[in-house]
Amino acid sequence: MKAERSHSRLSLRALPSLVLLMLCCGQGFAQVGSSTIEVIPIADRVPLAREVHSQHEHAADHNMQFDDRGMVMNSNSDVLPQDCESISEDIEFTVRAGTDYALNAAGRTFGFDVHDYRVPPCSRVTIHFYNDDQVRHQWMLHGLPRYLYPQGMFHLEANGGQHVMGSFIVPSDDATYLVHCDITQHMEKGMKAQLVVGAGSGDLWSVPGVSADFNRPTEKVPRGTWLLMTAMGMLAGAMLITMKR
Ligand SMILES: [Cu+2]
Repeated sequence: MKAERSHSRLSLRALPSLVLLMLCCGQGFAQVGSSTIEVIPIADRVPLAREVHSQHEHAADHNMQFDDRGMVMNSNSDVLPQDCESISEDIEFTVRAGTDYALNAAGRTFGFDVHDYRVPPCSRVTIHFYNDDQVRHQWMLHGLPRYLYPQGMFHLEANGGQHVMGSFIVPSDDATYLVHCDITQHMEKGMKAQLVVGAGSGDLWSVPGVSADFNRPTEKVPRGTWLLMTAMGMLAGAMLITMKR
């Protein structure tokens, strides 16, 4: 009987610490996903051409064109984002993709000839995308307004040796957008870039020629981590004190 009673006393005393720990854990992990890169479920990221096409087959707003050269998705050269009154400027980039443009560094196999694009707010950006390799490559931009670009995405895909082009209009706010090739391992092997609108919102990490390869832990510790560690320390202390009594 004595042993049972002391056991229940321990549980009750530790209860506030446990509640605090649970609250902290919840906050810490809820914040992990709030980085600048938007995480999109793989199933949504590259819809099957036929599926999307059949959904829009009879709709006026075809948002995907594809042929022997490749694919253009969500090209938009005339509908303004809600925060823009007019197109501020027309900007064109010719982008080449392939192994020839990989930075001469460990782990780099693929690359774009431009990894850092700078454009003014509310500009219309046209990308002429040339693939110099024999495998497919993509120039995929994430984070655009979803009311205008399904899944927030503008997407060019060129088959080997082919050229595709498309346009999009960027919103008015200073922001840095992720550009990459989503084919397995191509981004990790060097096909990552950024599009900086206005002053941007800081460089993305691991952009060849722009930023360091690794996520700096001091900048990227999820919010709530220190609170969680403090709470765990307090909990350990509380349990030690409880057990000593
Ligand atoms: Cu690629």
